Amino acid sequence: MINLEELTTATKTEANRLGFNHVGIAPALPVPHYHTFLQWVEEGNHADMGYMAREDTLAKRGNSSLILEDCQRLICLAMPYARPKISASDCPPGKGKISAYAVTRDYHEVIWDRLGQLEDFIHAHAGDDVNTKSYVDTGPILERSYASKAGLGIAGKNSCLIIKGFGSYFFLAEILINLPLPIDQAFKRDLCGTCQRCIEACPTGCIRGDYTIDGGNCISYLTIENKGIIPDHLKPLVGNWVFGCDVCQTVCPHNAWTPEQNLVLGEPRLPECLDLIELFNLDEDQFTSKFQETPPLRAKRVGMLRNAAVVLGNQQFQPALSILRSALEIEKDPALLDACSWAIWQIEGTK
Ligand code: B12
Ligand code: SF4
Ligand code: SF4
Repeated sequence: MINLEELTTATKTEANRLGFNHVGIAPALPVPHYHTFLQWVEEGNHADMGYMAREDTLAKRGNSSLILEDCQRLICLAMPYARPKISASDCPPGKGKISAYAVTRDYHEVIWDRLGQLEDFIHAHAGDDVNTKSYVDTGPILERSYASKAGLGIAGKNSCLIIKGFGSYFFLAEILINLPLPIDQAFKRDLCGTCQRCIEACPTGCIRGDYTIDGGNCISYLTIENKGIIPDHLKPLVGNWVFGCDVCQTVCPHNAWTPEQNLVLGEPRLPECLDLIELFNLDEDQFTSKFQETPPLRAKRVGMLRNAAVVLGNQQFQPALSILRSALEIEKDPALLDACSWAIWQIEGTK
């Protein structure tokens, strides 16, 4: 007979050892904000992220037992990453800003590995009859809401989960389990109050004020998830961001100071300010080798070049004209071609 209290304590200690600095247990009940999420999708805030609106994933986000039979608990985990050292406006002309989470090794792979180790630990102590399933980011789970139910923290107006005293520079992950582990108290305190800093600072004005954002207008979406043309009215608002965006977290007072933490993602592999002309000079193989195992690989070469062209256009960076013109001759992707010709117009208009 397993002692669930002991198993929970041991699992939390092991999770901490593996780099998950915050751990909590939530019941596998639908989260209260499930309906907020459904409405968010209904209104089209997921833009072209079709996986968010698929019938099967919609149902799973409301019912974890559709993912793991007889799921009883979610072990919610948070792993910190290093805060940005510079802001986007500090990137000099010709360079573009990469968001803080993306300069190290891709967190999905590192966290998958750690989740696997934690699952092995659970099975070693609870037996192989216990069923578990783990996710980081890509699963049909409302990760922020469950983390809040597990007592880790609460969503701010920028919709990011804030852990009191530690800020929001965290990745979330969870292990679903069919055991009735003792649950933690939900975090209920609002951490925003009358603050509106993120709403005022968001370059595209996509923070709606109801603890959700308009996904299709978020720079993170435009530069990472979006595979098509960046609309003309949004291109100037992308500013210097070549991959992702941290503005709503940088201005948040909860991130003003965070304690030293154990960071398992390792040293940065990429500079925070990426040389954009150099980027244009990489062929597919060189691109893959430069961004190997880092998040920008997900945006692929054409996606990163599209973003780079928009940034160069925003900077009206004259030395980029020839590389942008030759990209127009060689490249084929419509969104990249659109961004290059837009950028040329921005630059030539300043002559
Ligand atoms: C789709 C997605 C995106 C989309 C849409 C983001 C969004 N805010 O909806 C885009 C591409 C824009 C995006 C961007 C980013 N993302 Co993202 N993304 C996701 C994903 C896959 C789903 C999020 C989702 O369901 N959105 C729908 C909305 C409605 O749900 P929600 O954001 O979770 O909001 C909940 C709360 O706001 C709460 N809520 C609702 N009303 C209220 C009211 C009150 C009072 C309260 C307290 C709460 C509350 O309920 C909502 C529904 O559960 C999650 C992983 C996952 N499976 O959950 C990662 C995730 C949210 N992303 C993450 C990260 C790191 C980012 C970026 C910081 C990356 C970057 N630097 O560029 C930005 C941040 C942008 C932002 N301000 O949210 C982390 C967030 C960690 C954290 N501390 O919160 C996650 C959890 C991935 C992970 N496993 O670590 N992302
Ligand atoms: S990530 Fe940037 S664009 Fe997206 S909500 Fe935050 S500040 Fe706005
Ligand atoms: S900046 Fe202010 S309003 Fe926005 S999430 Fe942080 S505390 Fe909340």
